[in-house]
Amino acid sequence: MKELFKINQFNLMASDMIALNRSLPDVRLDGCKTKVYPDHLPNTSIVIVFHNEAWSTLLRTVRSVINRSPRHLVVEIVLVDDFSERDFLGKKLEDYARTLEVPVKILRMEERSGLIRARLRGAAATKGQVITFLDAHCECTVGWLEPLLARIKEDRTAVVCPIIDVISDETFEYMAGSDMTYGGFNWKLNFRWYPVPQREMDRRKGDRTLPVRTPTMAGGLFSIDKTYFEEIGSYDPGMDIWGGENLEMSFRIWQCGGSLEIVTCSHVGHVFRKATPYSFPGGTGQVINKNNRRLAEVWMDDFKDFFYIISPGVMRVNYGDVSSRKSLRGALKCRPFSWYLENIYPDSQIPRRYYSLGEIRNVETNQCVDNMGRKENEKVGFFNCHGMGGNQVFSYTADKEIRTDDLCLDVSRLNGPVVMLKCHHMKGNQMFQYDAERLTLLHVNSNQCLDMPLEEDKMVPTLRDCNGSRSQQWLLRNMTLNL
Ligand code: UD2
Ligand code: MN
Repeated sequence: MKELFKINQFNLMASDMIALNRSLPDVRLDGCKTKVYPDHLPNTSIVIVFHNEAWSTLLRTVRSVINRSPRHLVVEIVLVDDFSERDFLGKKLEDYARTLEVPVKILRMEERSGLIRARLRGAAATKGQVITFLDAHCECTVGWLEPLLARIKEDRTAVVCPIIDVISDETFEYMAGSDMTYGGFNWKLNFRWYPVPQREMDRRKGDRTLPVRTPTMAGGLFSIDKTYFEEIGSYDPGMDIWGGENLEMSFRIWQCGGSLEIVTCSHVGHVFRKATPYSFPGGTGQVINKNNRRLAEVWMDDFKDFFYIISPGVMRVNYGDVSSRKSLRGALKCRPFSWYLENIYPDSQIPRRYYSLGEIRNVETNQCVDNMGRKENEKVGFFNCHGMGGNQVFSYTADKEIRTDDLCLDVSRLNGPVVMLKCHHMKGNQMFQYDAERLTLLHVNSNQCLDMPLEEDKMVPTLRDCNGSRSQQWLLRNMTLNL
């Protein structure tokens, strides 16, 4: 079992022992089970790209589509082989595909191209009105397709994702995903799930069966009207192998007038892995940073600084030519990133307005506040200023919070230490008032100053009564007073 695990980074032995057409629980909300959808839904082609996928997971994906979709809604399944090296994905796959009751097209990339260009190839070959993309290790559950297509029928500019359920990489147990999380991203441009904010619950008047407007998507599983996919600029063909395309598409859809939604009545399972099983020609970091730079340069305007200041190393990565993507943005008259932050993602980790971004240096010790790679609920530390971004990047925001990515400096008692907690946007213990003349950071709730007290042998940023000493003076990088 352990040996087989290494091949695909999931328990291949378990997967191979499970039937390709296994039953799954119906994990939908009750309100979803009784919904009635229009008779004439647009039909869809299913596009699945893969590189060295295992037989059982790939074919279980295909079988689950066939078994759990109304036959007339699935025009075809397009499999795009991204230059796999495994024998069984050759003729054996073609022979098996011919036995299936839905037309299956198999396309082969001539060289390792990455999932983005493989999907472009697959999409170009589709005949359906809608394109539905799936990863090659998914399982569709009962009723997954109708709500996706019904939403596109209502609005062809809605790009829709199912709830992504979790298929355990260890046991292949099927576990329902939550309808209370949606997609976001952090300063390093990693996709992350965050709780659906109250404002979005209110907009849906508390009806959890209605689609959630999500700032970003995970990337692997979604349906999009085919002509809209083309109109809105499909994918950036300059992106390699893996990563970044999901945020690129998310920003593009929102900024250029579409919408991105999680249709909570649709559930599709996916095997989430802890490591990637395949190679990244050119190096993992190089590839992902190149893709991320392309999306940052085209879509994020000045807010790309958050990405560049936290990971200054990426500036050395060549991202190629993005001029055609920039002209696309111009031709579609897309809105600025600030509009996206204000209207689509106000609870973003990137503040729309901020006073400073970069290190926070103590005048007395000449050292910098440093999150020391610690996690939520732990104390913030300090360290020699290294100018390398990372753990020493903080932003002093217009809301007067000091945040590093999704964590805010927070003090809950007099003379207390400074800990890092999830930003709550409620001011309170997370509000600091910077005095640009005295250089002090006043914690408003306690009326004390942020200090680096020297009397203790272990120094940690701490609150003390304000006393005008140099250890209470702080220099904020890239400080601007007028927002
Ligand atoms: C997530 C997405 C994935 C993609 C990725 C960011 C989900 C469930 N998955 O990562 O679809 O958006 O984020 O890029 O949202 N593949 C190729 N050629 C390659 C590399 C991968 O064809 O060079 C295939 C791979 O076999 C799989 C699909 O692309 O079918 C996605 O790859 P993954 O499963 O490794 O990505 P995942 O789920 O970690
Ligand atoms: Mn995947």
